[in-house]
Amino acid sequence: MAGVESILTAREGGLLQITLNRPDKLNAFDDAMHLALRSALDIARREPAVRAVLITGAGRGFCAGQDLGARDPRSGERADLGETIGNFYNPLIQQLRGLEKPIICAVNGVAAGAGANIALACDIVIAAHSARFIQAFSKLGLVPDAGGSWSLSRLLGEARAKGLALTAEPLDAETAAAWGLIWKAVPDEALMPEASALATRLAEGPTLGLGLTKRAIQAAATNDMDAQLDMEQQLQRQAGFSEDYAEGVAAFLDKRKPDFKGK
Ligand code: T3D
Repeated sequence: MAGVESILTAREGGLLQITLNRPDKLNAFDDAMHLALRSALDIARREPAVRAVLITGAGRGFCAGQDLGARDPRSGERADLGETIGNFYNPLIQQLRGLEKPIICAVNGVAAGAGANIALACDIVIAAHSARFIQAFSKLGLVPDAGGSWSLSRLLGEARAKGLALTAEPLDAETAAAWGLIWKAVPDEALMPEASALATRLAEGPTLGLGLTKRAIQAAATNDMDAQLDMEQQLQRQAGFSEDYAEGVAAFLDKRKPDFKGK
């Protein structure tokens, strides 16, 4: 692995693996880690050779959200938290949602506060059975951020969203999967093999079509049916002119495995 301290990156074929790497603090975010993650995701956006991203955490946790040691109100200072949100969390969530390549999140342990909601902003979330999702904000007198109020409401509905956000009770991985908050929960030892295999498969997929699929499904949250039908028509037109579509149909007709190039 190579990379800056708080984020490790590794490339294998078309897959970029990003590991949050502040394990002593359960991978809580400080400004440097935000900047490093942003820059890794920017590489994923710019480089055509990167065709999928896998995000996980080093050590026993996935991410404990904002590093609370970075601001100590006992000193009498009051930080403007809106600035952290505007400078870091909102752009990060927009980056994850806007990257038109699949992002798989392997939640290897506790995901708390913004850490939970960063996971939920990824496209496919696989969690180890020992992982927990905690909307820790209410314990601090804060509100869900990093898109949490949006993701929880849409994925779970108001009753469960409010239950999790108001109580800050941990949600275990299997319940999270049963509720539809995440894709699946797997035994701890199966997490990285399964997440890596899926991420590798997607990295060998028809990247342009997968990216357009991500765009369409995300747009459905706000579009009405007519707008969505129009969008599907436009996106299908675009996908239909891709090299990967031609290869996909040719492979089907030849009864062979397709060799997608991601364009
Ligand atoms: O700018 C802004 O502030 C606005 C943005 C806010 C976004 C947010 O994410 S707000 C929410 C912040 N996160 C939390 O409130 C979670 C805090 N952590 C916890 O509640 C617990 O650590 C966990 C439930 C996540 C895990 O508990 P446990 O018992 O498994 O581990 P632990 O012993 O509490 O933590 C292990 C170490 O990580 C410990 O350090 P130590 O004592 O061994 O030196 C602990 O202090 C450290 N750690 C855990 N979370 C954070 C942290 N250090 C700094 N910041 C953290 N968020």
